[in-house]
Amino acid sequence: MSTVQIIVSLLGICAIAWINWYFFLAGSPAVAAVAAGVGPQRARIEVKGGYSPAVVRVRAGRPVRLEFYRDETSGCTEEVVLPDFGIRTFLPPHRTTPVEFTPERAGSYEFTCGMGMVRGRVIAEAAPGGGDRP
Ligand SMILES: [Cu+2]
Repeated sequence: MSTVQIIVSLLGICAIAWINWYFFLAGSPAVAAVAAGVGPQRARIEVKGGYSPAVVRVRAGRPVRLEFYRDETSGCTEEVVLPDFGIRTFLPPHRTTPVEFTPERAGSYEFTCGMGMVRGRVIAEAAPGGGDRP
């Protein structure tokens, strides 16, 4: 297969995975709030045609640990990319792969599959009573 053919088939696999996820899984809880405690803020994300939860809320300025459990072998989701943190990680199937980073500022940080089609987000919120607040 040529490179173009490979890319087109990967996009197809991504599209199919995304459609399945959108219609069959999107009803499950989409947003997870991470409890503030000591140590990194941890969230487990199931990877199966999409990310569940697809939105994770955290506190800015503290380390975040996303534990991706990839429950499929579809090529679509074999990589997870967090462009804002320069992270691109391979997710072996049926395993948990931790990804750690610290969102220094409040904001919305995207994570996607290697092709950028399946998407999720980390929403970092400013800590209450922190720094610049009255
Ligand atoms: Cu994909």
